[in-house]
Amino acid sequence: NPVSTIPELDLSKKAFKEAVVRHLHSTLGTDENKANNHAWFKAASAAIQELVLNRLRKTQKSHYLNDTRAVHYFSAEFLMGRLLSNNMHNFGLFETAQAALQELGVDLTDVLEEEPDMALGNGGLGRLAACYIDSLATMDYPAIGYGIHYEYGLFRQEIKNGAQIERPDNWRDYGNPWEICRPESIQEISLYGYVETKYGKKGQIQKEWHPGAIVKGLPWDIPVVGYGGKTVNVLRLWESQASGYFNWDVFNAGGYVDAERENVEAETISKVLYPNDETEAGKELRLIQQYFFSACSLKDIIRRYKRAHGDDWSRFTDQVVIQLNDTHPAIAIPELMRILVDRAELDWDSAWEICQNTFAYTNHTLLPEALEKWPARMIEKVLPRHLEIIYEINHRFLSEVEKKWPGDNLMKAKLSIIEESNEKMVRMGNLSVIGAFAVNGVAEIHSRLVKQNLFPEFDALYPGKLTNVTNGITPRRWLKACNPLLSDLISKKIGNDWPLHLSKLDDLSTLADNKTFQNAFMRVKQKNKDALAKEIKQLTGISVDTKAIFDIQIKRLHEYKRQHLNLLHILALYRRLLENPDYEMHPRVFIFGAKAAPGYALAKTIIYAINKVADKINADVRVNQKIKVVFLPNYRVSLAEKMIPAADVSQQISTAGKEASGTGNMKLALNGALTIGTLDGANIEIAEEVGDDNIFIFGNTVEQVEALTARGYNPYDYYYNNKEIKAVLDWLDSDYFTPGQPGELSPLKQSMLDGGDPYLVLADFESYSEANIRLDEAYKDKTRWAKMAILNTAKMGKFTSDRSIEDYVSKIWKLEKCGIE
Ligand code: 26R
Repeated sequence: NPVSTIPELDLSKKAFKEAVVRHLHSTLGTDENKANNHAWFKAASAAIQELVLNRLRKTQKSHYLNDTRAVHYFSAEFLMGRLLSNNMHNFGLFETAQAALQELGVDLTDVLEEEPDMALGNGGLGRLAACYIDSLATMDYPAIGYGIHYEYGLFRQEIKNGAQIERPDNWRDYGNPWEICRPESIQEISLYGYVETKYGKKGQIQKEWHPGAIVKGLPWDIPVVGYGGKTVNVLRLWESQASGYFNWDVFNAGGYVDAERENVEAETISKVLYPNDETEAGKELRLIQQYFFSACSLKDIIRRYKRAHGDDWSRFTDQVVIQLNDTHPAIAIPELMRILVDRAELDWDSAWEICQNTFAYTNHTLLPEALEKWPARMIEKVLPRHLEIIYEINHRFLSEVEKKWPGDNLMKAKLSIIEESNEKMVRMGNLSVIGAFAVNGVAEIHSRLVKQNLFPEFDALYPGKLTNVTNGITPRRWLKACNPLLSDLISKKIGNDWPLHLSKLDDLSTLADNKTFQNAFMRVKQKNKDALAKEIKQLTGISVDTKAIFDIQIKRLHEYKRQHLNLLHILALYRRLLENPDYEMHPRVFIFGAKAAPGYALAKTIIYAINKVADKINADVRVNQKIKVVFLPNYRVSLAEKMIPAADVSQQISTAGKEASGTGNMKLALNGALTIGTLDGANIEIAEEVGDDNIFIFGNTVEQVEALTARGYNPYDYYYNNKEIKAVLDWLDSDYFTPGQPGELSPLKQSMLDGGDPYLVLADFESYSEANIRLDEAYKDKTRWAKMAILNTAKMGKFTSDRSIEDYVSKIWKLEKCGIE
C-alpha cells in the first residue's frame, strides 16, 4: 500500500464505506436500496474526492510556502479518460474500495463503467499531456496543466451500415464529480478592435489596443493525483463566458444585434473540440480558442507571480517555464510580449529576453498539412496588436539572419515568420522556434528529422536549441490499472515498486525462459483475451475464437498510419485461403479501433472498407475459422484499456518518417504484445530495447523512402509486377464487398494508383506480407512466443513517462521536487 505513510487520512475499508454511504445520502439524496450504479459511482467519487482535496490543499500550501519554480503545460488537448479507478489506484485504495462496495452489495467494475471518458483530445498529443501531468504529480514536481474546458469533447463514433457517423459527446450531462469551479479566479481577455498609436511622456511610441469584445474565462480545476497519493497538482481548464462588455461602436457600427447573440458568441469559444488530427483547417474560431486559453492562462500565471513578487519582473523566468504542446498555444508568445511591453512598459529587449527564457516548444509532427499557418489578415482582425508584435519580432529576427547569412534573401524567406504567399501567412512553427529557448521532437528519429529536414537553418542559427525527448506513457494507467492480472503476476515475482521504477521490469528477463512463468504469463494473456472476446460480442455481435492471434491496430485513422496496408494484407490472406483451403496459418482476429476526422473522406472510406470486408469474411464459412475482422466502434481511452491487455500483436505500420513517435506502440508492448512495425518513430527505440529477435520489423526505412520518392515512385510498378497486389486492388472495384454497389470502395484503390500512393503502401506490401509470415511462424512455437512476449514487457522500462519527465526536467525545465509534509 503506497499510501500507508499518510497519517491523517483514514484509508480503511470502514472509513471508505461510511464516506460512500454518507455521500449517497447527503450529496446524492438517495439511499442504499434505491441507488443505481450511477449513484454509486457519484458517491464513490465523492468519497475519493475528499481525500484528493485534502492532499490538494497541502500541495498548494507547500508550493506557495516554498515559492517554487513550476512548469506550466499549455495544451489545447488533455485526453484524461476516466479518473475514478485511477485515483483509487493512486491512493492505494482500489482493493479496499472493491471490498467495501462488495459489502454494500455493489460490484466496483460496474460502478467504474458509469464514468464517461474525459475525451478532451484527439489522439496522441492529448493523451501524452495526460500521461505527463500524471508523472509530474507522481514525482512531486510543481506543475499545472492549462487547457480548454470544452463543453463537447471528441465526437462519439457510431457505425451505421459500415460507415462512421458522429454524435455529440455530452460528457458532463450528469455532472463531473472531479471538477471544481473557481469563479474567484475568472480572467477576462480581449478580442477584435483596433490599435491606437500614442506618444508617451518621453515622446516614446505607445500602443493601446481598444478591443471590440471582452470574454470571460472561468477556470475549472481537475485534481491530478500522483501515484502514492501525496502530491495533487491541478489541470486548469478554461470555459468561455460572455462578459457583458461589447464595444458596439467598433464592432458592429450602427447595426442592432440582440443582446443574446453576444452571449452565444462568447460561449461558442469553448463549445467544441476540433476533431481534426493532423490537418489544419485555419478556422477563425480555432484561432480564438487558442488565444482564449493561452491568454487566460498567462494572466493566471502573472497574477500568481505578482502575489509573491509584485511588479518586479526580474525573477519571472526563475519561477515560470511554459511548455507549448505543439504550436496550438504559440500565440502566447506575442501575448506575453504585449503584456510586458504595452502593459508593464518594459523596453522591447528586456521583454524579449524574458519571453525567450519562458517558453519551450514541443513539435509533434512533420506532416506539412499539420503545420499551423494563420492568414495574417485573420490575426489582424481578431488580434490586431498581436500581428504588429509578430511583425516586430520578425523584423528583429531577420536582421539576425542578415548578420549570419549576409545578403541571403532566400534564407530570409525560408526562416521568416511570415510566408509571403498570395495570402500572407503567419507560420506558427517558426514563431515558436524563434520565441522558445528549447525545441524538442518526441522520438530520436523524429528529432533528427526536425533538425535535418524541418528546421535545419534554425539548428545552424541556434546550436543546441533543438533537442530530443522521447515520449513515454504512465505505467500506472497502462499496466497497473488496466491489466490487474498481469500486474499481480509481475508484483509476485519482482515486488510491487515497478509502477514507480519501471526499469525493474527488466528483472523479468531472467524468467523469460522459465516454463512455469511462461505458462502463468500466457494464462493471463488468455484471460484478458477471453474478456475482450466477450466485449467484442457485446459491442458488435461478432464471435471470435479466443485461441486465435489477437492482432490489434488502434489509433486515429490516417493514410500515413496505413490501416489500408493492414486491410490489403487481410484481403490477400482471404484470397490465399479461397485459393487454397489448406493454406497454413494460425487463426487470427484482426481488430481495429479508429476515428476519422469528419471531413476526411478517404479516412472514412477506409473505415467503411474495413467494415464491409469484415461483414464478408466473418460470414464466409470457407475462411471464418481462420480469419475474423472486427472494427470496434468509438475507440477512446476506456476502450483502449480493455483492448491493450488482450493484444498478441501490435500493428505499428506507418510510412517511415511520418509517425513522430507513437505511444500506443509502447502501451501494447508493455502489456506483452509483439510489434509488427516499420522503422519509424519510437518503434526504432522499442526495437533497440527488445532486440531484433523480439519484434517484426519490415518495410522501407526513412532513407529508402527518401530515395524512392526522389527517383520517382510509381505505384503501378508494384501493381503490374505483383499478382496479389493487383488482385486485391481490383477486388475493391467489384461489388463483392458492397453487394449491388460496385465502386463504393474504388476511391481506396484510386488513392494507391492514380493518386500516387503518397504513403507507399504498395512499396511496403510484400515486405509486410513476409513479416506477417514470420509472425505466424513464431506464434506456432508457443514457448518462443511466450518468451518474446515476456521480454517485451521486461524491456519497456525506458518508456515510462516518468523518464520522459526527468528528461524534460534536466534538459529544459530545471525544476526542483517539492513534496508535502
Ligand atoms: C493543426 C491541427 C489540425 C492539428 C495538427 C496535429 C491538431 C492535432 C494534431 C495532432 C498531432 C500534433 C499529434 O497528435 N501528433 C502525435 O503526437 C504524439 C505525441 O507526441 C505522437 O506520439 C504521434 O506520433 C503524433 O502523431
